[in-house]
Amino acid sequence: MAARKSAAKPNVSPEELKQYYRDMLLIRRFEEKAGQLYGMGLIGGFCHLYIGQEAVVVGLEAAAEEGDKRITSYRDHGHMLACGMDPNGVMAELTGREGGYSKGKGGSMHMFSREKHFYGGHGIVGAQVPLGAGLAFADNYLENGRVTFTYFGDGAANQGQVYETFNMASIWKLPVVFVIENNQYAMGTSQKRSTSTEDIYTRGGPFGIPGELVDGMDVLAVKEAGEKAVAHCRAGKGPYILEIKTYRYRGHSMSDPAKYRTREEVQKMREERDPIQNVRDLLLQGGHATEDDLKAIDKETKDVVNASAEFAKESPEPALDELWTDIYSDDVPQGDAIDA
Ligand SMILES: Cc1ncc(C[n+]2csc(CCOP(=O)(O)OP(=O)(O)O)c2C)c(N)n1
Ligand SMILES: [Mg+2]
Repeated sequence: MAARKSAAKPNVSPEELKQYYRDMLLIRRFEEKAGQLYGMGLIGGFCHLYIGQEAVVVGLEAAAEEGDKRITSYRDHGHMLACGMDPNGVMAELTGREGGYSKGKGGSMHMFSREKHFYGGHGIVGAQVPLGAGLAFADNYLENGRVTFTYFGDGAANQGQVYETFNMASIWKLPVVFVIENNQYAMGTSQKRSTSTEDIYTRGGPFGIPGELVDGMDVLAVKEAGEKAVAHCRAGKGPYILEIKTYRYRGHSMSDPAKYRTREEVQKMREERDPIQNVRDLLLQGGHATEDDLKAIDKETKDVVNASAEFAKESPEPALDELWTDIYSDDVPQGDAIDA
């Protein structure tokens, strides 16, 4: 099955298209700033950037409704921004400051927002997959019509726990969209070297889970596929798999010299398939925005990102006695109070 082609005529309003442009640009500029702060020594530990993959989360968030949940791996900054988490809180967490989402104690890979239904940020490859099914199990039990987006990579798709989860999610008809973000590499290993079959979206077949291959460089194709998947889940038909073909422009993490692929490969993708440039072209060619409008959006976005870096730098490091907090939960929801 071939990847979807970009809709010749976007089936969204010019305002929506502009919003996707703004949301994708925010992620890109945020990640560029995070890369700079890392280089300056202001961010420590692991840091995995999402540059190149922006259309995946922005397209799927466009298909989500209030109350839907999301859970992902360590490459998580884009997911947080796309679901409406505050860039200040995310940047402050990256820099290990008190104003961060985990009070500076979690860092890049461990952030959560109950308000935005974002359940992390997980450093163990594939571990979020059963957790995502668990979130969907709760929603199924509560019959609240919510759907969980469970994101994982092409590398994670080779893990055993993914298939145990597929089995359970299918048998219980859980409302979960398994989103395989196929950026074509798992650390330094290409999909070709690690994965026995090319079409990962077919791997739900033995469990009775339908799957679809989606062009992840085209935000409109992602939104359309997301709507279809979500409708399937909300209709009580069980899980759905979206394999979203995308590409990461940067290394696996900040410490990756990226010797396993050529500069030309990355350059070609940037020049020919960039998801932000694609929407930029649609806006300009459709007469929905002028160069000046887009410049203004760019400036707004940079201002938000610069402000988040300032906020992070000004926020103090967590106090020493924070070492003893947030170890055991003292806020366990009970019965009706469960966050539905
Ligand atoms: C259980 C486990 N094994 C190995 C690792 C080391 N590791 C971190 S990321 C990664 C590659 C995952 O690739 P993929 O699932 O394609 O996600 P991507 O980084 O491309 O987003 C590996 C092997 C880990 N964190 N956890
Ligand atoms: Mg990958």
